[in-house]
Amino acid sequence: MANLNPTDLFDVRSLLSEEEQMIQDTVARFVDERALPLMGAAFDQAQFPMELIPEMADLGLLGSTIEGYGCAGLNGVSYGLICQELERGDAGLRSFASVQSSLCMYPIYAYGSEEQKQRWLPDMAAGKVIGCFGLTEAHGGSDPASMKTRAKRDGDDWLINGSKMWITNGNIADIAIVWAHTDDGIMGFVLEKDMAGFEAQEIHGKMSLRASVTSGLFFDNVRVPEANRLPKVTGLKGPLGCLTQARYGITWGPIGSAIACLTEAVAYTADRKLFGRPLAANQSIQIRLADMARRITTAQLLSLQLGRLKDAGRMAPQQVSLAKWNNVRMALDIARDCRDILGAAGITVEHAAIRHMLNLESVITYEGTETVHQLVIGRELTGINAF
Ligand code: TGC
Ligand code: FAD
Repeated sequence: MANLNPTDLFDVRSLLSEEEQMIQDTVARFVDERALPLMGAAFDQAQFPMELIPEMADLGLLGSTIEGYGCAGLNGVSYGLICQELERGDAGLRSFASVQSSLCMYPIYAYGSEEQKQRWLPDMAAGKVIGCFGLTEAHGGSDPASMKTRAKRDGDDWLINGSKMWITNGNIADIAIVWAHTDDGIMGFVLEKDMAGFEAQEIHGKMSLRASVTSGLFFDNVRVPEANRLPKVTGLKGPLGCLTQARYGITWGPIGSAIACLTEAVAYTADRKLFGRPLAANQSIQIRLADMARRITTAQLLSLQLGRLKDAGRMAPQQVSLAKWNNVRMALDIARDCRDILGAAGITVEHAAIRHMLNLESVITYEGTETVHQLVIGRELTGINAF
């Protein structure tokens, strides 16, 4: 019998090109050697490991799918593999890369003027300018159309008033992509951190994504020049288009979390002796581990096919919703089960399961809650909008 890879039972890796495999290996090495030694303490101390940003930039992980402007120009599958490996380290690392790449660099690239691209993208790829993305407001993130933040034209400028909540990277960001209602519909603006009236306040006391900065953003008559408005999009489809890019990467990330948890549980149950035999010798434990492998395999195939569709220009947002729903649910269930299999040892950050489990409580909420994605599929099947 062939020796199978326990975290890739269907040899999905063989479906990757040589370049994709090389990218995955490079990021995996970075995560094993540079990130993993830091992540337990980073989570414990609620600190994002800022020292990793230049290394991520040097590896081409920021804005990796963008052509030109100092970016790597990789395909969608490679971006997915980057997300998977980063999240195998910690969802906080993957969140950082997702927000910088898909939620900040992508809208500048897709909706920005040539001057805006030249001004910000090369420095963002180099990790010298950090971005955040302000869509959600405190009164209800699932329904972004109800946003209260407003931009009003004032001569050559805009005046922005309002606030955003739960914003990844908020306090470490140099620029914020802020979505606001105008008299002509929702528009996107690039706010700079030293603009008068713009303030970021870090949110403390998080039990999830502790190794990630999350903030509230406040705008009190912030004067923003017309040159900082993203000129090529109006309407909710602007921010939702960015979310499709980020959610695509998020379908891959939780595969990394789940792989980290399963790997840890397999090793732990082989070592742990109870009732005179390894824990792994019990049928119920094997069934639980087998079920994890089954669900990981399904998620790997789903994300790879989604990536191939993306690279062929045929990926639909509804497909992204189904994969985000499936893969995050898969990883959250696996992380919770692995935490239990580790017994008391599973409750500290010395093991990875509880860190991933708690992180995934955010991942299942942000970028569209599980319910939002289920209702997107429901709408697709029935033709009835239940939102
Ligand atoms: P709806 O009428 O369906 O659509 C309005 C317009 O947008 C278009 N559209 C999309 N375009 C691109 N991608 C998508 N996924 C799209 N979904 C819709 C649509 O075609 C339409 O265009 P047009 O030209 O006709 O105007 O809008 P709705 O108000 O009914 O809302 C639908 C709903 C509920 C699915 C949407 O509001 C939604 O997705 N809500 C969830 C919000 C969300 O995900 N927020 C995430 C905030 S960012 C974040 O969480 C970052 S965490 C990052 C990290 O740390 O990693
Ligand atoms: P709500 O929308 O109030 O939802 C509450 C509950 O109601 C959920 O269970 C939801 O599924 C359910 N629900 C909603 N609508 C329906 C319905 N029609 N039918 C049935 N049930 C429904 N946002 C940004 O803009 N930028 C960021 O960088 C960012 N980063 C984040 C980082 C973290 C760590 C977290 C936790 C969130 C982040 N968010 C960010 C916000 C995130 O996108 C929102 O939390 C998310 O969209 C859900 O919004 P909400 O929290 O207001 O929940």
